[in-house]
Amino acid sequence: MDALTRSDSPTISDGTLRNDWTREEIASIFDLPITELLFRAATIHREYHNPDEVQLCTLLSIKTGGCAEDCGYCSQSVSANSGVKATKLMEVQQVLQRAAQAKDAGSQRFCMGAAWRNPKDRDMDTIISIVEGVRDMGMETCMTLGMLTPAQANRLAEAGLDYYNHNIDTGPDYYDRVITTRTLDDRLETLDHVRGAGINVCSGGIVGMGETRDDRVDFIGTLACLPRHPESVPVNALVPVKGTVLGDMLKDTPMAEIDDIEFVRTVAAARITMPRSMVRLSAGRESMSDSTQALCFMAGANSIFTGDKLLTAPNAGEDKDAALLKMLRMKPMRATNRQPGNAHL
Ligand code: SAM
Ligand code: DTB
Ligand code: SF4
Repeated sequence: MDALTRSDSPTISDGTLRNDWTREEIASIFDLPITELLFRAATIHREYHNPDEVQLCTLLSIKTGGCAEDCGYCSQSVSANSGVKATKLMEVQQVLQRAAQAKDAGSQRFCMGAAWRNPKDRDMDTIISIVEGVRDMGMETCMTLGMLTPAQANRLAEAGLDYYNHNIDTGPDYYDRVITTRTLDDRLETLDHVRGAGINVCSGGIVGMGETRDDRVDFIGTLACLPRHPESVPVNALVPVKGTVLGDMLKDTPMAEIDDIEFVRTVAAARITMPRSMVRLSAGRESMSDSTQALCFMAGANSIFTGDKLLTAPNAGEDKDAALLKMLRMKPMRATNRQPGNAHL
């Protein structure tokens, strides 16, 4: 008998981490009265984290556009007609300068993204120097470069990379509607390589792409049932970009858009099922009200991207974020959240 059928109420933390969540359990978490859902998520949040703190992260696109994958949400795919110009991989010094600026602006974590299906071996020396340089500044490092071989993951681990981001993006049933050039299994394989190398796993996805509630349940369930929970779970709200399949679809079918409360429910489900993970309120904050963001923090989100740009899309900006945190009396996280890889479970 599974945890849900044992009792009428969905799970509540008993201090252990579980990876045997059933679809029914997660569906009932999503479906709780909002007061109960937020209470449960907030209770679990404070058991594992300081609920007053938010980790501030900065994103930098170190190689933009021209990506061979066809992710339907992404401005950087060659299949999109978004007007994003393709660039070469940035020089090490340029990246380190941007990391230093981010640190001065109060960011604790520097996340670097490259629009690649996978990194080429000839790019790895530059990537490694970047990881070492940012790490030497005392910032937490995260990279997202597409699929990795075990050897590439090992090199990144040796350079001291803290986290590797590789999102599963959505639930298995909706996956093919979003991306056709790679499978969910391809994604999971890279996550295995990252895990095997001892790098902390960062994996999440996007909501508001026209998927159903069931797809969102399966998206959270896929992550929460991994043998080890990702240490970091970014939850993005689709930023609809003109010229992308999903951005245009949403403009034509506003019905597909989800309401803010459904987004909050997704954050809460991530927090309840993956108590120890950082849950990152990621893309899409620019169009979210202060109150929705406050609800996300109540629901257990404990990290945001600051600065006026994500990778290619606009973001709230430091001044707005500082004002938001001040209004909410929330504090930027000070101690880095460097967890030794594979420390989980
Ligand atoms: N190429 C790498 C990859 O896909 O793993 C790294 C870069 S990619 C831009 C990182 C993540 O950003 C994607 O997996 C996706 O979840 C998110 N993302 C991209 N475009 C987005 C958009 N328009 N709205 C919300 N999230 C987006
Ligand atoms: C993630 O899940 N969200 C961030 C980070 N991981 C790399 C990226 C969001 C990108 C938003 C769209 C853009 O800027 O192009
Ligand atoms: Fe390429 Fe990543 Fe964009 Fe997909 S999300 S098109 S893999 S840059």
